[in-house]
Amino acid sequence: MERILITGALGQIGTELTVKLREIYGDDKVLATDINEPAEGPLKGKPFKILDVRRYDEMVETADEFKPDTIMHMAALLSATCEEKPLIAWDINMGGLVNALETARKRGIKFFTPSSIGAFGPSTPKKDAPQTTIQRPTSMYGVNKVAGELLCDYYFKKFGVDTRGLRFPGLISHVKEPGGGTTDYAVEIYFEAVKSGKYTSYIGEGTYMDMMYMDDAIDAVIQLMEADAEDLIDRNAFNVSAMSVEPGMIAREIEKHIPGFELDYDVDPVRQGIADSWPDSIDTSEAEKQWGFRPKYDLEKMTTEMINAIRDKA
Ligand code: AKB
Repeated sequence: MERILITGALGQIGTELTVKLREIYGDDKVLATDINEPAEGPLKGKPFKILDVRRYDEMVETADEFKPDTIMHMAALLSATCEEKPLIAWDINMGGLVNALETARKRGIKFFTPSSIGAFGPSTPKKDAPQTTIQRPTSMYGVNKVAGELLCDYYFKKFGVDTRGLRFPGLISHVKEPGGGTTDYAVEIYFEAVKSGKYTSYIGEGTYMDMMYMDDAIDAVIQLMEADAEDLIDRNAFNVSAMSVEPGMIAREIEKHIPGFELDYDVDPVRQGIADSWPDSIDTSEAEKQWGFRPKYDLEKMTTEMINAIRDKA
């Protein structure tokens, strides 16, 4: 990768991905784009362009001006928002993706976009969901993600676009809070723990979902994009995860840093329904074998990092 165009750069992943790519490749080699300008934060004052991914002509124009060799298409609505606004979700998630893929095809650009554990559904094996398995999701987000995985494979097989993707679990970060996801509780719990010593979870006790620390997620994107194409049997998209956890497990880890931390529950039926339709855990062995995926953070190490970083900001 030498010149990278990022869509959805102000989102939870996009923000940290842009910062890390700029550290490696240089500020002017990474163009951040989003639908709004950065009002604050690490992307303010650096190369940036407003781009609505639903506007194909503007996307091609941006690619023609910047001449990227890689597009990282991060712009998307997350699972809970997709359930609230299914048609807008289709428009942004699928319309934006096909525009980005067409731009990559027309200009010969390498392509990354994230998929999600949301691409699985109730008929997927609940434990250690394999790389290749049943994918019949019941949420709009899941429908978008499965269709997106297939579309990226189609662009690779039919047009030779070098498309690659990861099925992300919930991503935990202290830099930018997520919005509209089902796994967001696992970020909020840390911020609330430091602020008030208690948290009310909208996800019920004993509901397991996969999670990963953002640093590991960003490293995985870069590692996959730099992997030798000949080593990749799968492309869109690889299972990646670092832990399978439920709210009580995170609370017990937090308590080691914040004695007396209190967790209670007020379950949101929409987000709980989405969580129940996803696997409890996924199998990451193909990512390990094909391009060396190896996360560094387990729950204990991630919790220490999160609490220390949030305390430093307070
Ligand atoms: C969400 O909860 O919607 C996302 C995801 C797992 O894709 N964090």
